[in-house]
Amino acid sequence: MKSILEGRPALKREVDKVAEVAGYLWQNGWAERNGGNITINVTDCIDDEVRALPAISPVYPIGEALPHLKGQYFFCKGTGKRMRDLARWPMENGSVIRILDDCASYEIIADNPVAPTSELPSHLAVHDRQLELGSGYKATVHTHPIELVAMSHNRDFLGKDVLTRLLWSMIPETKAFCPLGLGIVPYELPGSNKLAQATLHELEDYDVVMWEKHGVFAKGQDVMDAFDQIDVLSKSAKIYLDARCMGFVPEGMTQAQMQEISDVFHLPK
Ligand code: 2HA
Ligand code: ZN
Repeated sequence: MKSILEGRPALKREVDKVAEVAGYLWQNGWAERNGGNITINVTDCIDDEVRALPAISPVYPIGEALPHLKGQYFFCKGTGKRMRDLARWPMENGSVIRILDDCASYEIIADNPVAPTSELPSHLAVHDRQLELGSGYKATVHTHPIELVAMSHNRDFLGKDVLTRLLWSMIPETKAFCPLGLGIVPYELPGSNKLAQATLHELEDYDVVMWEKHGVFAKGQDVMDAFDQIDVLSKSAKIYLDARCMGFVPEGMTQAQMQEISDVFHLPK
């Protein structure tokens, strides 16, 4: 069977980036079994021939109407699929979907009828909002970074921007490369519309949010950008943890040192 990626280098490049990031998530220990999901908006890579492709699945409801998604195309990790398998065989463990004109349902068009991620409501709601804003953000990533999730089990860290300031203060790069910090989404059932709504709300102010006692959810210009922001936050969490394991509370950079980073890098906060 001919893959939709054949003869479409732009689409293949984006799917290859997803596979690369899926491998990083697995290697980091952030993607046990089928944990985590990735969705990218590939509409820019879609030509008339793809637009004319018939569906290879029934029509599925999204669960809500997302008015900016009409005619948009996404590559999504499949539900129940493993990140480590997505890394090696992206088109067997993910699929390209088309959003139908009612903006409330979708169908799979390639390469295999792999049903998309269980967190599709969160992912598509965020993509819908990015289109509304014209942000140019094309990727959403959800994963289970060990140290960050561990920190979400401490209520003291869950106040607004408590964790943001702590993580920024561990190493200068974190504020420079995750300049909006880490939002907090209180615990909600995985895959639920309540989780999607809370995520959407928190992502108004942040690029990365913590799903309490579960994982993180990031938006980015592309999948690498979303991964990088999670990666720098996770690095800071590891430094904090290592210091605590060595028996001391890390001093952290001072307010003045963090302000200097903001001034030099022209950061918003
Ligand atoms: O897709 O991580 O939150 C598996 C998950 C659900
Ligand atoms: Zn999860």
